[in-house]
Amino acid sequence: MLIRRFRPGDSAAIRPSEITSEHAYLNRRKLLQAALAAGVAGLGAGWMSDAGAVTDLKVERNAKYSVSDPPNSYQDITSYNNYYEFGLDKSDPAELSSRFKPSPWTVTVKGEAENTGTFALEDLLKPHTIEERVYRLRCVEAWSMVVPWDGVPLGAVLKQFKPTSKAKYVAFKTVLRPSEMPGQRSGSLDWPYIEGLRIDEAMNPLALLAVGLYGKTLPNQNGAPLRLITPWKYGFKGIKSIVEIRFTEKQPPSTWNISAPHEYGFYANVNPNVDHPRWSQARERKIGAGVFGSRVPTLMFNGYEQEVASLYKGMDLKKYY
Ligand SMILES: Nc1nc2c(c(=O)[nH]1)N[C@H]1C(S)=C(S)[C@@H](COP(=O)(O)O)O[C@H]1N2
Ligand SMILES: [Mo]
Repeated sequence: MLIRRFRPGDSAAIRPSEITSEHAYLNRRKLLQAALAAGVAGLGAGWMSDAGAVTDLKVERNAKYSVSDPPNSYQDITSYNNYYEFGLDKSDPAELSSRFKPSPWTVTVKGEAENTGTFALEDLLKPHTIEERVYRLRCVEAWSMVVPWDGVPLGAVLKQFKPTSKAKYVAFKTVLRPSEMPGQRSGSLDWPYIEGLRIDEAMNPLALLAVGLYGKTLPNQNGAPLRLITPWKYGFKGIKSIVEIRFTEKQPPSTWNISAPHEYGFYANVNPNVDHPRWSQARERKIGAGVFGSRVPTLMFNGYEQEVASLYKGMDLKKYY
């Protein structure tokens, strides 16, 4: 359906069950697993199989970069997803990503940097503490969640590659694996998914390379094993399953901007004053707040104005949307 390819995300109805706690969710999974082990068929194996592959992480909560809003449940965060490589519906990524293999994983670093090459993910992470940061996530479709992400500051990882003075931007690429990603066998977007940041945005302490959530490695539907989080920008900037990082002198292209340039700009900062051409961005619906949702005003830069406003001083944010 044509109209759907122009929405980074989409507006499928919320499920009425969005208040299940992580604990209840995991217990339910255990019961289902036990039932399956006992040979009981037809209990939704697809729904539960990939999140079952997660393992515990050693994390340290970073209170300085955490909001006090109560986080969404593990179930909300892992069952209401946008990941077009696995389909367009919110439930598709959880249901259709179980065959995806996030390990072993390497990241190839290219372009304007001294230390380029292909690196094992573990080696990139080794020098860092994995921080847990509770961030707001605001989708351009006007819904939001609060997520305890686990990851390392993007800037600290980028510095390992020693970017040169020509590195004005950094570009990211998602893995291309049509055999494991059914959405990539369709033309819903140009594959692989690509994104980019200006280098000073990438170095901002809020930018996080996430490897987990709720103290566990990322489930496939959330972008295992490595994805970007820029909480002051719309969710679509948070590219998943990253395999390539490239430092560039010129502004790199990005998937949603290629798909619909008048609707999705390079910056994609959360801005209640700049409406999407087809809907308002002034308010957002909080996922998990019940069937009718709770609509609250959207904040400039998703509430992270103090941390990031200086990056855009002097820029006309209606032009650079
Ligand atoms: N590779 C890739 N990354 C992606 C997307 C996608 O379709 N493909 N969707 C984006 C959108 S629109 C959103 S809102 C967030 C959702 O992240 P979540 O599913 O972990 O909440 O992922 C972003 N990253
Ligand atoms: Mo989104």
